Amino acid sequence: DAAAASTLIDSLPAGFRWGVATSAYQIEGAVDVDGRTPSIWDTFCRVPGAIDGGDNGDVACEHYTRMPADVALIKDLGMDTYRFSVSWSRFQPHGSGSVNPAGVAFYDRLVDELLAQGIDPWVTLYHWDLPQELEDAGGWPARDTAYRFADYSMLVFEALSDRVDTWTTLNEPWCSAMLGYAYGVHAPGRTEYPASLAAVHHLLLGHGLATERMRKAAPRKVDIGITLNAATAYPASDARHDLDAARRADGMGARLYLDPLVHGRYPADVLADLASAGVEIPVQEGDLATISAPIDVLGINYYFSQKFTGYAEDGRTTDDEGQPITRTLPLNRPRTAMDWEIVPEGFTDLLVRISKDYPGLPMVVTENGAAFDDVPDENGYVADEGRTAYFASHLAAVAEAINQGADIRGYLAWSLLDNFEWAYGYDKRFGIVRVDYKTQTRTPKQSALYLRDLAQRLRAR
Ligand code: PNW
Repeated sequence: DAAAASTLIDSLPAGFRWGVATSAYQIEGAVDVDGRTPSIWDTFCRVPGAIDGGDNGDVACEHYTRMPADVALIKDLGMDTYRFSVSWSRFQPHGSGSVNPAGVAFYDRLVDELLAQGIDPWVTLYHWDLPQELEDAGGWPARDTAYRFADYSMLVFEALSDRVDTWTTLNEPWCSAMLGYAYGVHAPGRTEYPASLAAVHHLLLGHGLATERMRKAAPRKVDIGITLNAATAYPASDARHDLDAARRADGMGARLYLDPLVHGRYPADVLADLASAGVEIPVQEGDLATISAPIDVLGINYYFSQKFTGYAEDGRTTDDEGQPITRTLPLNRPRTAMDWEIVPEGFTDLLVRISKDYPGLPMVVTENGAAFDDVPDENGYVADEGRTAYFASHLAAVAEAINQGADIRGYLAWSLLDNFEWAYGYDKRFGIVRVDYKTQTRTPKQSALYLRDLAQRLRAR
């Protein structure tokens, strides 16, 4: 209601950013036109059984051709910031060497269109779509990929930094490394545990190399950062093995990234856990200084939190390989269509914790949102009460974190459009705008109108 909305808006700091996010492979389509080459996601989508419904990003939201109308939509929704990603395969089709002029031209037009509408463009350089050629050469477990990423980043920076102020190197390196190389549920679908830790390191190294080079080349003050997905890992009890399970989950999910980025060292407890599993991170001299190159903004993507126990159902604390049990238990909360529990206070706890353990680092929520089973009326309108309530409770959680001292500079909803939800295909809808995939008609949902109302209040104060 109006009272809650104005209380929320009043608690946000001056200059608070308000916007929406997307990523290239999830919306663009046009995968084989104008010189784009396949990325690991084009390949992975062809693996039988990899994606629900056999879906792929070939057409997606046809954003590549509908871009001007989509930008007008962002404007209509009152957003001041739009976070999008650049398709590496479109921009630099071979993953090294020269750029693709048609690819550069697309992102040129997108940035110009956004600026013409008064929307601040926020570029993510890598949202999971590695050129297939680089995967064939070893992918992220290969050190060379970090250097290819820095070269590519510089090409994008040279093309767009005259107009783009805010840059994110990587989106959620945990997902790239773990879902892609350890669990095999994301592209490239590999299940190689030691290689996945090499991928973590080379992703972070690529981030650091790109950050250093962009900083040096910056024509004026720009903000450079990285976006991590994170959560609060609650222990199921104060029992030793429950506390240790939560520590391990937080170590592998958050501190493995935050500590090298901010403090220039991997967390000792996580290194010890990895060593006892026979895994080593391939760190070379100087890498950690590069990885900890100063950043201006930390992007946080938040969806859910979990509770952890170190006990198996039969009470054992180690598995057959002698490795400690790390098992999630339900928090007994309502769930989204992803089966993710809705835990807004986990968001507050996360943001406050990061601001205490990594002080001096401004944060922006670069993604937050939820999938629900939308039911459109005959006009395509979705009264998405559940998603609207999710945004309201999570925005209140952000306001509470600010109230507790966290330095949070903005909030970007995931996502502008229903889109290709990776391994779940088009079945899972995160959009604040409905996409009818038969006609490509866009219809703002109730949640979009809610966020637009808040945008107007924010601008009016
Ligand atoms: C993020 N997890 O992915 C991505 O940045 C988006 O591209 C994606 O559409 C969105 O969240 C919704 O899934 C995640 O397993 C994927 O914890 C998986 C997890 C978290 C984030």
